[in-house]
Amino acid sequence: MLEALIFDVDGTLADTEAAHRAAFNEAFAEVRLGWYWDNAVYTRLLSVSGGKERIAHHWRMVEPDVANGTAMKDTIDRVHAIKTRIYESRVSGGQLPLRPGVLRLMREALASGLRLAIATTTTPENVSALLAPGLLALFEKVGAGDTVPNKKPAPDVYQWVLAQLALPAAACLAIEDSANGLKASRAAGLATVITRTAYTDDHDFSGAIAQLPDLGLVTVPLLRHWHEQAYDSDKKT
Ligand code: XBP
Ligand code: MG
Repeated sequence: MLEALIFDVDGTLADTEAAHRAAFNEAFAEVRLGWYWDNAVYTRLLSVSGGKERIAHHWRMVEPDVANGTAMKDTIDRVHAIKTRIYESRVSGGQLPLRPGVLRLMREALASGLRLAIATTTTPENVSALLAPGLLALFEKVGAGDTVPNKKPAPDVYQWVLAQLALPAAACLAIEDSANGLKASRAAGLATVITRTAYTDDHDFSGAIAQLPDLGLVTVPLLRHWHEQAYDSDKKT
């Protein structure tokens, strides 16, 4: 039986990646790194989950001879902290709305006795900046950023949330927006609903129980139906 919904954040609760991209570029300008990630570059870089990991990946691509020592790691940590500060200022206080259907579905889920949780790659500070305190409080557990050693597409953050909820994957549904997110949730054994974004429209979502433009038409009875279908078919395999 379905007992909990586990939401991804970036691209799922809200369409945040444009704000992330702008914050990265402002941070690069502030430290005079001379980098600028346009939409096409950033869309490709989103295949690397985690802002710090994304910066390191780009750095190795553009300056492969740069030593990967502590100097690079310290600079990345410093740049990412600046980026996070800038991102928080861009999304705090409700500046960025939730995606269509998200708040209604959250309220409907809670009213029907489902539990809510978050499993995200972004930092806990970014989650707190994006969601007003009253909204954040609706999520029983928040798995975010460096809470786990391996970011998506590794299943770690979903496994952490399941342990915190003390629920098996079969009692939950994940809601995601990206191929990395789907890989992570599926590796944790979770049936997964996908809501695409402009950044993830061309991703391979094989293995999702549904692929949607957004949650605008999704109801709790429909999620229960999809969950039952997925769980019954898993039991048969
Ligand atoms: C998406 C990510 C994050 C954001 C940037 O997270 O991969 O890295 O792009 O945020 P989600 P940080 O799992 O919510 O889709 O710079 O804080 O990593
Ligand atoms: Mg996402």
